Amino acid sequence: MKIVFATQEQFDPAEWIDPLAARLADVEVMMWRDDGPAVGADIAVVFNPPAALFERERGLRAVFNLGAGVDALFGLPALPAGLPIVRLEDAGMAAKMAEYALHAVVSASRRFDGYASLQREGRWRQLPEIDRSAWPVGILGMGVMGSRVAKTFAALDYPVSGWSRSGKGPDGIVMHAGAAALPDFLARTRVLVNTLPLTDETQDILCRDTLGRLLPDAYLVNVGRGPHLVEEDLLALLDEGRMAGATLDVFRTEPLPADHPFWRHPRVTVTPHVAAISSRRETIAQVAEKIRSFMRGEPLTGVVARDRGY
Ligand code: NDP
Ligand code: OXD
Repeated sequence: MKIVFATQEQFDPAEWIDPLAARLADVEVMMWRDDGPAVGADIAVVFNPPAALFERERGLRAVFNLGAGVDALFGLPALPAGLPIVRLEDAGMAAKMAEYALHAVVSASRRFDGYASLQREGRWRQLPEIDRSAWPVGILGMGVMGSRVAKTFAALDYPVSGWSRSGKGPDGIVMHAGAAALPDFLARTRVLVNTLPLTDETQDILCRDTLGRLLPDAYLVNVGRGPHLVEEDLLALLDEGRMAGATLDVFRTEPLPADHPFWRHPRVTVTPHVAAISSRRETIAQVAEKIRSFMRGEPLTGVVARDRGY
């Protein structure tokens, strides 16, 4: 059995190849080389792989993605139609995603931003206390990430609701299912946290029509993917005073171009796609376990449904 590890990112082979190989008996794990020949790989382990992978390695039986989102894979024209894709599930990301969203909201809801300004001015002044009922949080996508975000806010007594295709969500969270329920979900939300996967159906979902339905002084936290957001619409809603702020981790173009208005907008917080970076140790353990199950012909979790795109 041969595994090719293919990425266009800066991955230190010693940190990935050796630990993965150490967990898999009778398997040869090799690093993809742009200028190399086909190695006859059975399995590809990938993170943002080069397009040439699927052109050169014609005998692949499965691809294991070192991330939760698989949209980059679907963008590769040579990806074989029937090739099973297995994605990463949690691997340390969900807790970080919840922390990220919580930090974004609490900075405003507990007025920590305001206290930071007061400190810079050397002023001792108490700002009005939080009224949690004024901070209803709505979460788009209630899978591994969204569920953890929802449970974190709910544990702190924020009103929380969720939206997903099926309406499945954790116990105690008010759920809304499918496109028909979206307007009602938005109309009761002030803080919108997007944890959707990027698919044909979800692209551009954060636009003037949807964001404009949120409660007054709304906040957006986008940790899904950049193409979910119509950036000009958000800027217009912020500048019109219709929305109060946004915390954005993902962008249509990454890295975010130096002249992009988000960098300097007073009510936009930008981070460089770091909301939830997986733990390397947990990732390697999970992928190795999934590869072992695959080799034994056992059922796997995290298999992407090609027709849904996630
Ligand atoms: P999951 O597959 O576990 O969850 C996806 C959720 O989105 C499900 O609840 C699903 O509904 C819902 N969904 C998908 N399509 C639709 C639709 N058309 N309408 C309504 N609901 C929909 O994925 P994860 O939670 O693991 O990851 C989600 C995304 O988070 C990733 O795809 C990635 O883009 C992003 N991400 C970003 C990171 C970052 O650092 N910024 C890190 C990790 C992930 P249902 O349950 O009914 O199927
Ligand atoms: C992911 C990501 O999808 O890091 O895992 O964005």
